[in-house]
Amino acid sequence: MKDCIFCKIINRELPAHIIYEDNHTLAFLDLHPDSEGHTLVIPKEHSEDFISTTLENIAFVNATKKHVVRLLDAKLKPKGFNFISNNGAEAFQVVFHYHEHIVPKYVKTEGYI
Ligand code: DGP
Repeated sequence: MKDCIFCKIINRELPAHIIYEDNHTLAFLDLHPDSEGHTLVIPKEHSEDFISTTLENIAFVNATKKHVVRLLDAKLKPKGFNFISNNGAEAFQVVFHYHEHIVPKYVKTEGYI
């Protein structure tokens, strides 16, 4: 979609630190990370959020999450991970291209992130 930041990252119109890509998904580091290795996983097909995306895209994103977690685990050795998906402005979604956050955890903190 023309004005979507994440579509621009997919199309290489905006820079990003990409850590994994396949035909259906892209994974790249979050610009404002909550921890080292904080990664966003997106489907290449644009949809606003989890609710409006297809089951197929959710399956593609989940497969990529699994792969990315293996990469992050091997490289950064976190103690755990949070998987987060904000849906809707009220739920703090800021970028309206469906995405999942993978947030590596190194020390126990209050709350989720
Ligand atoms: P949210 O919509 O609240 O689930 O979070 C969107 C995330 O996207 C936020 O953590 C920051 C990140 N972000 C926003 N713009 C960019 C960008 O241009 N590049 C990258 N790598 N991340 C971005």
